[in-house]
Amino acid sequence: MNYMKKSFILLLILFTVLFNCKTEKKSESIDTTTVEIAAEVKEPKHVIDVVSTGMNFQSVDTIPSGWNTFKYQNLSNETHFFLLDKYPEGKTVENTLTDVAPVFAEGMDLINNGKSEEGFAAFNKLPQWYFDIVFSGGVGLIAPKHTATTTVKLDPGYYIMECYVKMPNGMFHTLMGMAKPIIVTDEDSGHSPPKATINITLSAENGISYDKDITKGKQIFSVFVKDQKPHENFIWHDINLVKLANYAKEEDLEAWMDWSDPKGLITPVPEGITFLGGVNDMPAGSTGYFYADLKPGKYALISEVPDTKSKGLFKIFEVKQ
Ligand SMILES: [Cu+2]
Repeated sequence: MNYMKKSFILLLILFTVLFNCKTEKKSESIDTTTVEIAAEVKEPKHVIDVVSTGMNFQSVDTIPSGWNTFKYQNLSNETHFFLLDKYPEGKTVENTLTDVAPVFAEGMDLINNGKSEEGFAAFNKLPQWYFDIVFSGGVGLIAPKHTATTTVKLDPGYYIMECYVKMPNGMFHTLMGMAKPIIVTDEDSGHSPPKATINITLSAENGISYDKDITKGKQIFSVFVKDQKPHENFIWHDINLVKLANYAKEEDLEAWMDWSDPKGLITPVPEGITFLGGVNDMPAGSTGYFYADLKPGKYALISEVPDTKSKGLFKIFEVKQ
């Protein structure tokens, strides 16, 4: 990837740094000869709680490596997500503040003032280590007053948990306090991934695909990242579950999923759109999981990249009664 692209990725990360067992339902037919019992979806037993009450992430500072399930309660009035950025050895948020933050401040300032070219050029001053950051999954976009549960596998290391959704004034949430260091220790959690009810494959070449009809009730989606690449806005593809009201406009959602659009990734979200979590950017070959309890209605699975429809990265589906 060329330097400019890298710089953009950095840009996003950077903002960062600154700172029931329940039987899902038995649909028993009246005809006694056929009784269909849906797969059992268990709630995760061990979760790492993450809470946002405003522009913040409240959680423990240290977690084990291996499989971890995050329960992210968004108690704030804004839509958020969190992406886990794995830092290169020896680098911390302090390095970002001294080596990187000033560069981003300069670049963003120029871009915000319409001087895109000069702004992008400013990112050439970024330190090399910045390009070694690995996006390592996290929770997809989640609406205010909603909770998202996502399972990912993490290698030991130093991470920054970040949200780069933009405030109505265009300021990235990362600059407002949504960037929190998390240490992932060598000790393995010992947990196993959950058993999925629906398997999604995410690919730049083939878009979003899944192996069966998506039905109402509790579901656990597995998300396999078949391939990965930076898109036009330098972001990797991820997956987000969205509830669409009848009056929601699909084109508004598609446009909103591009941070590089002045109206993209900025709150409030378009009318009639409720984000319900998902799995954030992960390297090719990774698998993550997310939980959902689906009521009948219209939904979408969409990536936070530009031009999702033409790429097959925006799939609409109906959950039937
Ligand atoms: Cu946010």
